[in-house]
Amino acid sequence: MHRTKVRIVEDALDANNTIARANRDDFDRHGVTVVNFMSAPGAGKTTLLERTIADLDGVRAGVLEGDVEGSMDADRLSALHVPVVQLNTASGFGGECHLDANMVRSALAALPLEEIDLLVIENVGNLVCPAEFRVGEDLRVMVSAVTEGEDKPLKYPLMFRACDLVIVNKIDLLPHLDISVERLLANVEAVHPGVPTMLVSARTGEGIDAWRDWLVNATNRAAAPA
Ligand SMILES: Nc1nc2c(ncn2[C@@H]2O[C@H](COP(=O)(O)OP(=O)(O)OP(=O)(O)O)[C@@H](O)[C@H]2O)c(=O)[nH]1
Ligand SMILES: [Mg+2]
Repeated sequence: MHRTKVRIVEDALDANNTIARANRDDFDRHGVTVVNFMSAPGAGKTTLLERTIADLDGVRAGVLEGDVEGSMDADRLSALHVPVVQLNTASGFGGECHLDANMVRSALAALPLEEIDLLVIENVGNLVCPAEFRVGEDLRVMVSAVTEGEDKPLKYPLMFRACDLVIVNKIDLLPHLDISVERLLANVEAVHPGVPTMLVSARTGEGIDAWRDWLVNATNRAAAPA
């Protein structure tokens, strides 16, 4: 019984990876770098995009917004006049707590891939499931807000391990918290040795230039001839 369950999960992940590869082929054909942007609900993903996405040093960016319901985040980003497509998992996808490759594939026709160099996929806010489903991305970034506590890397290691960059956000709130950033960073290092980290505040703008540079460099590196 237990073995059957494991088998089904493995089959589902295999199927997801096959569709993720097809997405990746489409992104590659259009020369689009894709970042899968993940975090717990409310860590600051949309705010970090609001701060950067319309001002990327010539890199033309678009956003695929994943939410269970609603278009609040997509509306916020549309105000910046970048192409934004909303994907609701409650509409035909069972209200899933993550995006998968098939959902992203269903949105491809609505995305102006020929007009952008970078696509940021803001995943559904969740610290567990999004890390298990590749969607055809080149890179994965997660945000960990200091308000979540310093133990999260130890409790949700898969998410921290799956990422190419960990952004520690809301550092403006540190004076009001008893969290130790040093311990948080040590816990990140313990579960994912060597992963780059960035300390930022989407509220004050501290560290935002480094985040913007990371997005620009990631796009340009992917576009450079091998
Ligand atoms: N103090 C402070 N608040 C922040 C910062 N970044 C985001 N916030 C606030 O945190 C709340 C959630 O931010 P969002 O950007 O919507 O977070 P999100 O990760 O996109 O949320 P979901 O898409 O719902 O998962 C908002 O009220 C933001 O204004 C920050 O650096 N400092
Ligand atoms: Mg958001």
